[in-house]
Amino acid sequence: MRILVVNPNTTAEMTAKIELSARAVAGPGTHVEAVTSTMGPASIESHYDEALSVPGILAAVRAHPADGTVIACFGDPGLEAARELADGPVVGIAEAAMHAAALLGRGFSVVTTLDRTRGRAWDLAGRYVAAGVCRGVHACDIPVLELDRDPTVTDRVVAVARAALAADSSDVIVLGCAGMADLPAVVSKRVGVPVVDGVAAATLLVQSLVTLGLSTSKHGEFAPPPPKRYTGLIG
Ligand code: 5HY
Repeated sequence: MRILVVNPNTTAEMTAKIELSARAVAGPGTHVEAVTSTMGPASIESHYDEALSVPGILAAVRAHPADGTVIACFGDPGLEAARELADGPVVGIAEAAMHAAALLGRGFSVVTTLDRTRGRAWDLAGRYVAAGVCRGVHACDIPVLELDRDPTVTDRVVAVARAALAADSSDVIVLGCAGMADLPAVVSKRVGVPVVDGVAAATLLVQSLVTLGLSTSKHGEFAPPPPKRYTGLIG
């Protein structure tokens, strides 16, 4: 099977990290194609960034037919629109991480990048898991593109995760950015609880759905969009 992993921002270094995480868990018969969006923001840290990332995601889904698709940004931008376009299942990394975390303990805390992205994480938690399962969303105040450059990142994420577990009485950590895909093992070792990376979780979830022969229902709202004239960016 072929799994498309879309990095909705335009930073190729981040796609390389995302690709490593996806390939590390993909089965022997699974080919992972990781692509960087060709249009939009260098990183996604606001509603504006998220809105402008969607045309690039949809262009990637159109340009790279696959058996299944992963949207590798913690805001799960363009998820529903991509489900209308793609033939196979489409899973967002926040969606996958939160569902996986809900299976692993009484309640999870999300550790994300900037404080301003916490609202979006709460919105998604409200959609994906039962009330009370997401116990808190905490920011490290590290810009997305600094995750690769700042040598204190691991210590900061560990410190925020520890504080979150205590403040939220939670027992699982969800990493709130695709740029943290290389951190679950080291953070889990240091804080002593399961730590979920959404890129790996989403890749395995898509692989499982494709293996089961399951895909997005085209019976109702996720049927292909009605044909019409589009002006500008993408049709
Ligand atoms: C992400 N931004 O996963 C989100 C994380 C965030 O460019 N890739 C990004 O901070 O919302």
